[in-house]
Amino acid sequence: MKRTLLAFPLLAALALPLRAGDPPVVVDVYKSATCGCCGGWEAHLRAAGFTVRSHVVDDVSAARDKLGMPSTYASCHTARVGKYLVEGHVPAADVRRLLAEHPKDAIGLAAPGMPSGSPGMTGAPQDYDVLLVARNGRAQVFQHHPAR
Ligand SMILES: [Cu+2]
Repeated sequence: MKRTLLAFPLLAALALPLRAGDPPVVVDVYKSATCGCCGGWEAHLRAAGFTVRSHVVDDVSAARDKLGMPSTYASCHTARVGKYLVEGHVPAADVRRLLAEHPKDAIGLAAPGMPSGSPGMTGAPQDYDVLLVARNGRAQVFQHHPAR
């Protein structure tokens, strides 16, 4: 009995915000036609329970500008989830945490460049940071991902 009481809130917390019965969280991804690692990231999100809508664009930079992610943080693809933007190979768990915490005055998350071994990227894992990008264009570390 005691065990059950302890386990239940933990399970509930782990399941948020993608509980069964919730509408699926839609991620709109903007990428070029030739971007293989972008497809790898989309597959990573789908495996984590997100609904991915893929948009092939001629000019990813133009799409990024239009959405409002500063080019300083650019990666190979840019995405929108709810009111936030997600740039590059950001792990699904970080996107989920962003949605759970819903920080104010934030544009969203960015994993600048293309870190080797990040979700959708092949190669030996390297250290990288996922940044929380504020509306004023500044960023702080949202989650550090050490090479494993
Ligand atoms: Cu990439």
